[in-house]
Amino acid sequence: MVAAGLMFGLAAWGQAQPNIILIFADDLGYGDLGCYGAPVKTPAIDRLAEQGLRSTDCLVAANVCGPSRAALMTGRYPMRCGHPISRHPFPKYADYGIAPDEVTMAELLKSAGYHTKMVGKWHLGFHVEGSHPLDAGFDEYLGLYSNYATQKDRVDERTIYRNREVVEKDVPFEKVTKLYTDEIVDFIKQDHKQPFFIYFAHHIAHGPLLPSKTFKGKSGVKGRAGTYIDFVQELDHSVGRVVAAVDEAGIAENTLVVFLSDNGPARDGTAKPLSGGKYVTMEGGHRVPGIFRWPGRIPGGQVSDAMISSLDLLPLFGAVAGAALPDDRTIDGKNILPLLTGKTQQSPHTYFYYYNGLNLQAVRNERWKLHFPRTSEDQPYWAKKDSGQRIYTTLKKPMLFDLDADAGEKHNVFAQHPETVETLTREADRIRAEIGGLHVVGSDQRPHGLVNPQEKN
Ligand SMILES: [Ca+2]
Repeated sequence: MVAAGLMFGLAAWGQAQPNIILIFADDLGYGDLGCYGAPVKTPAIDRLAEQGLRSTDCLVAANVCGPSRAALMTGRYPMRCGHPISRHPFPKYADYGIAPDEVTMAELLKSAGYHTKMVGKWHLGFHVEGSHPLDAGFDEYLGLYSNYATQKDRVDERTIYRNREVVEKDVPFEKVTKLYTDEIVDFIKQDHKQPFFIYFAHHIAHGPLLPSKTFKGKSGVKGRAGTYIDFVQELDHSVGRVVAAVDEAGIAENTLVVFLSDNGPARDGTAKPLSGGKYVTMEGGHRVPGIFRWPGRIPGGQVSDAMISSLDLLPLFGAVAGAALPDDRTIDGKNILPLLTGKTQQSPHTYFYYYNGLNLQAVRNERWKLHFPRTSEDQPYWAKKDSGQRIYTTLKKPMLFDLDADAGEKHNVFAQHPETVETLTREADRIRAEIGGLHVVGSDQRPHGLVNPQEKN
């Protein structure tokens, strides 16, 4: 399935292949961490940022869980890899999972000699034939495969699986983050003959907000806002334990640690100073915390404002592992190693595309972002109506924002920059013809196979 270069032992740049740990938070907003301006500190993640590179312009390819994860795994926009819609436990999605013919980062790394381990939320069709983590290149899996469901009749979403087997049913959420972290810390402590790749997909800070007893009330902030902060503190503590395990094992200089979130904040988190959040194509929906630590390779104390993306992680991991990318398909991500190591400050991307479901809603370059008109019918089911952080779900006229001066997308400068508007409009037409749109089948688009894809049922 994978056409990757086989260079066991040594990466392309002549050193041992590093371990890779990818920590993926859920619905954590751009402004939810101390190092991104939150008033409550997140000491472990803040330290990780100090020791490496913190990105202020790290974009995910979708503003909701499923398509963001499909893009992360494949380095391809959700429209291109055939997974533009988030799945639900309804019959409609029975055959909808990550396509077996996609090449995931786990498959790429496995082909280069890595042991690949996943812990946590998969959300890409666990029960769909060919879409289980073990079918997508992971040697091992442990976790709740989707969101934690509190509804009585949805026990399967409170069930811990190891590989394909049930470990424990109806597990209280209280236990989950500690169970995951223990599993990973124990794994890191083992004597490893192979380089490893760990994908740790947290449920925090996705609802329900259920911090465990150790963390409940720890922030000292009252009410639901305090519960959310407690929850984020539990995530931070878990990150601290994983990083400490790496340091104590003496493998820090041979381990790349990446931390990011899958999309912007839902009702409780914040994307400040950005606008919008989960479900929408404002920066708050797509721009997330992005942190990279690799002592000796990535200089510490860096803050980068170059536009990067979760799409870039597959090419990055391929580069550090010495695994050639598949050459039979388009990979949207770019190798950002030169940016992380300080060799360049330039983004490898000219454009970034903001799809909401099947609807292309905005295109940007480093500086300018153009939003296109849209109706509520154009929207996927998660964004039909304005409410909370769902803003501009309808738009009568296009809007242009200067993100350098106005990352909060408050001041429409459409009328002042007709040439920029023309360039970005042309680029939108080009990408729509290539990877599709609401009423357009693209020339390089894997079919998603859903009837009425923008509707939930
Ligand atoms: Ca999410």
